[in-house]
Amino acid sequence: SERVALHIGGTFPMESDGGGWAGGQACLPAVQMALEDVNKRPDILDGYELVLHYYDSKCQPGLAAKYMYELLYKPPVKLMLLAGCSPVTTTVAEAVPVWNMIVLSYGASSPALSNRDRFPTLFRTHPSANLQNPTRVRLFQKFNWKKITILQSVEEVFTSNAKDLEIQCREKGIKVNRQSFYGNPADAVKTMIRQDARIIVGLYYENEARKVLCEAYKNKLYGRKYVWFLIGWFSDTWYIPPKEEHLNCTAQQMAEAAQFHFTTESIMLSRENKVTISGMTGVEFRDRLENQLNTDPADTAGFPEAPLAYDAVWAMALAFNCTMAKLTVDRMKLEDFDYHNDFMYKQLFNCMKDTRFPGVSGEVMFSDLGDRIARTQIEQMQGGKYIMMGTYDSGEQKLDWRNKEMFAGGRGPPPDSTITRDW
Ligand code: ABU
Repeated sequence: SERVALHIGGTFPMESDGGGWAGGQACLPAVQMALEDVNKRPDILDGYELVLHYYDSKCQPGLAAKYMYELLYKPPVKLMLLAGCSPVTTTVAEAVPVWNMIVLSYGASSPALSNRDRFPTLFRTHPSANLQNPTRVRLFQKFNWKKITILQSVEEVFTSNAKDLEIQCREKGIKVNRQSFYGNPADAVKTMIRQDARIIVGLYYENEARKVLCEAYKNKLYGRKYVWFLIGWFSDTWYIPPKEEHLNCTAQQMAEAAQFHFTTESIMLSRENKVTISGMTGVEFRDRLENQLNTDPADTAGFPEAPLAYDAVWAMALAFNCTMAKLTVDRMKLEDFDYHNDFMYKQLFNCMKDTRFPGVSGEVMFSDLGDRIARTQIEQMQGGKYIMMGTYDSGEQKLDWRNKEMFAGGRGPPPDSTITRDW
């Protein structure tokens, strides 16, 4: 017999001309793959079919707000929303509790989102960027650096991450200087030179990262005396300047300045040889997605986060399944949901809160703040390729290090300053 449609809404950033993250390029195909897989399963949501309605938010919160209203007010009623990119997730998740709507984010790292007062109905399969901070601090200690500089763009996602890093560094006696920029990093880079910054943590989106790298090249803020720590979810070839950005640096100059920078990022793909809820291992999922994309994964935004997007659909489906079972007692059905249905919203919320399953991104479960728990991996760019350095488990405070790091000039790590430690 005909299956009943359960409608879900989504925003996917497919391009990022104004900056931001275009992770929909790989996350949308991953979501579509998950919908196909869930809809084939006779043991999940029997008699129902999940149907996605989505828009390209371009990672712009204003545009996303417009689409959010379309998703809410254009029939059919949606049961839940998927969102990606921090500024968009922030806008959507702050607004939709009014409609008893749960938001599940597959691609938002902003630490500011870990706030149940401000975002009462948000869950995310994407870990908070703050999970990187204990790892960064551990590495500063490992290399005996007691003075660092944070360079950030002025988005809430980076400001909140920088604030937490500063607190964690100070607790360990590491001094922190902070520089921020909006759009053009040239002045901030010059100030860092005046302040003798040596160990630099960069917090900004990929297009801004290219601008910073080009300024670093022009001002010789790279090489023997400097070590950069960047965000690890950029695409592998992020430092190669696209023509349309009109950067004043060649690909070769950018590669030279990018040599030996470190990245830290949450582990987003399960490498265990364990079959997950979908029947695939993490690596099998990645290979299947790779075959479906018609772009090179190294140049496809959102490829590292695609397992989180795939698992987000499973989390959603399992929450619907759990709610369906609870509703039979009250003779309600999932398709009866409307934006005034407080009772059904609460059942959905509780089911989502208790979700736990083995996903292609690892074990999927949420903290009380709706956050994902994950380990961190550290990589370093060596000769244009990212090489795995090790992993850090902040819960157990355990660093597994492979001793493969390299520093410009072939000697050990550079000192954190020349003259004095007191600034
Ligand atoms: N890993 C992608 C995160 C994007 C964002 O927080 O906006």
